[in-house]
Amino acid sequence: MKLSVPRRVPAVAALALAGLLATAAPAASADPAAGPQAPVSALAAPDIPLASVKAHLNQFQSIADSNGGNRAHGRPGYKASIDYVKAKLDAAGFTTSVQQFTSNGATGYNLVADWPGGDVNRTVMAGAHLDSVGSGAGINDNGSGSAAVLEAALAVSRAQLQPAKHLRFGWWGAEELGLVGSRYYVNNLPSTERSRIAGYLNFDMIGSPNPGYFVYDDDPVIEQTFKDYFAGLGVPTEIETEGDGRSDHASFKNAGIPVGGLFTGASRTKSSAQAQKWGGTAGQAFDRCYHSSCDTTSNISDTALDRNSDAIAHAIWTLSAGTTEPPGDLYENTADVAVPDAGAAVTSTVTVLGRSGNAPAALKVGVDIKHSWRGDLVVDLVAPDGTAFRLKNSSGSDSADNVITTYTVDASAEAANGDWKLRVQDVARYDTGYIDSWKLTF
Ligand code: DTR
Ligand code: CA
Ligand code: ZN
Ligand code: ZN
Repeated sequence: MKLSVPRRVPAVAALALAGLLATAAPAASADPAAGPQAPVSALAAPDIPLASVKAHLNQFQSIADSNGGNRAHGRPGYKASIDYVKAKLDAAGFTTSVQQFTSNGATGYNLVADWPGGDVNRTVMAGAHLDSVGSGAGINDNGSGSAAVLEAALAVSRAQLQPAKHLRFGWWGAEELGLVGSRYYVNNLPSTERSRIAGYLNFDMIGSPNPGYFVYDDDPVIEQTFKDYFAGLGVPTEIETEGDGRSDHASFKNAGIPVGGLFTGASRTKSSAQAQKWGGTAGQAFDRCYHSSCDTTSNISDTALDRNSDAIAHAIWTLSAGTTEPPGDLYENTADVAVPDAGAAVTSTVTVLGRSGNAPAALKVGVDIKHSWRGDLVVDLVAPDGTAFRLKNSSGSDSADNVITTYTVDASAEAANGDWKLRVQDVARYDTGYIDSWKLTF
């Protein structure tokens, strides 16, 4: 049973779309065992060496130790952290810029680093807040995210990666004061620049000593990219439920930019069920040193930090890959689905992901149904929200064979992304057949 992957018109195996990636889901009633196709255009990301990430954490710890015990907004330890990260990126060939802002009467700094090349109209960003609270060095919160994003960026440089999409990295100031730095960055981007950001990946606390593995449930393509990675490790994930508004992704989400990210937990307590699947200690906080002076280099789970660092690299490589051509338009499923004689309706699914906005007013629905006496058949297109569009009614007198045609549907009220289904029912006895293939062209 052959499952197709979305193909561009002309049929090029391209998986990059306006925002991110698309994959065809197997037809639900065709071959449940067949899993989704891997994006053929994504290169494999390198392993991110845990030792390199921890070396950055050691630097952040030293900086705090030498600057009053913290790396907080407005304090010398924060600017020293910015200078450390910037120097690494400048040496690695990034185009860096430091953006100043004022908060609580003190100067704050954002660091933004662009990797030259790629389509700037489809910019993929990854970021982390670099500031700590005043009470400590902030190694998990958020040296962990800052160090992992830094090392992923350095891996891009080591690989001399040339992705289709442009890569940009950000380290934000004054997150602990209320997402001040990231909001300042987003709000001061011209709207044309904001619309060029295809997605923002946020990493805030990704090395908690009693870790959970949480994935933000925001943009479906970004979420699926992380879930696929952890599934490959055999590590179960949960949806991050306390994240909305709790970190810098909110600044981007509020501007309409697709977001996602990873989180290993803060002061909430790990449940028994979570300890069963992840290990660690039930009844104990994911990070007992959250916002405390004990958030030092000893407050890190190496396993969690390593897994999340590698997941970040996987997401950066995957989401920035793709063709250098404009988005793909055609989604097809060629799995055969038998239509039971005078029986229940069956469906075949294509999954559309990473497009923006609604489907077109002239959505093309190409069907190829092999069936004698086609008058038996009722055919519908079902949108992701369940709205059904009648494509063909039954008609006892139509004794011709097969339904091979293209319908045009006004789907402009329907969101483009999601599972679209072709639904076919044989409502009269004696003739049978099957869905051979069908496709949507946007
Ligand atoms: N606000 C973050 C920590 C935090 C708490 N809940 C979440 C959820 C998702 C990301 C981060 C967080 C901080 O203290 O920096
Ligand atoms: Ca690794
Ligand atoms: Zn914090
Ligand atoms: Zn944080």
